[in-house]
Amino acid sequence: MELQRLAADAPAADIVAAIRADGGAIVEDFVAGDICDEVLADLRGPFDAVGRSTENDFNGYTTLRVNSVLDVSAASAGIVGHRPMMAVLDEILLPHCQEYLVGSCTAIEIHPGETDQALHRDDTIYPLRIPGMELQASVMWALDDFSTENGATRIAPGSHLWVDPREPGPDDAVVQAPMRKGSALFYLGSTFHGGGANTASAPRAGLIDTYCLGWLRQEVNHYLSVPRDIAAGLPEHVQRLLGYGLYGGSLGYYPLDRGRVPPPDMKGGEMWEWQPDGT
Ligand SMILES: O=C(O)CCC(=O)C(=O)O
Repeated sequence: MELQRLAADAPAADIVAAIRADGGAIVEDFVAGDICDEVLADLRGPFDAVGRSTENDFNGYTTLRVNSVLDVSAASAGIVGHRPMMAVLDEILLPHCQEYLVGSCTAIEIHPGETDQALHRDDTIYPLRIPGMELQASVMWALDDFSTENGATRIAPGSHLWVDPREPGPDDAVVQAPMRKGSALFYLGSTFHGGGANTASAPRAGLIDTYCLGWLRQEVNHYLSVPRDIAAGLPEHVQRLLGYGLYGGSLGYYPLDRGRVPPPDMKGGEMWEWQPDGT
């Protein structure tokens, strides 16, 4: 089998139906290729400078990673907060929370020679499973063309329905998600997946953004990893995705919180004087 592929203008409900059926689905050409080129150009320096710092048996030894993409690429905000993508996430996550958050934004460049990553579920960072409730969902964006040879993401279709402690075995189907630059692979937090081996001669770069229910702790501490002056310049809905907002009237409470990023020069303990003109 193959994962279902939908056009960028497909109704969100159709995309969600495909994701719920198989655990993952591809939306083709969801952003323009030049946005991907811009993000990848922003990532080049960070990939080369720090990309190997997360090498281990799970992440691989021929794969570069950058963990705080909003910090280094302003253009990536258009992907992290992509509105049509959020319309899909709304249907998956909003039945279980008032708003959801970005768990992590990780750029991954798999280089030739890398082997298959172990299949895993992203939501095992949370020690609970509630039938019918996805704790998080992930979106892998192809920053360049993904092929079966260069390491397109692998998915175990239907694995979001498996009951613990079932793990993928030799008889379970695993499919790859080749897709053009600008396409997006959605998969659920409960879906077993992993990066593919790169047997080609060039690397493959992607950006994985995970989104968790708003009452869960985010995987990455964005308040520390995205400097405040950068956070202050992001679109408001991306600020809220990062966690600059009050959830349900009490979670994430901050004195004088107005749901906006405090000024960059504000020190801990200082009072933030809110001005009606928003300055
Ligand atoms: O690179 C990929 O295609 C998937 C990587 C992944 O799932 C991970 O590192 O957690």
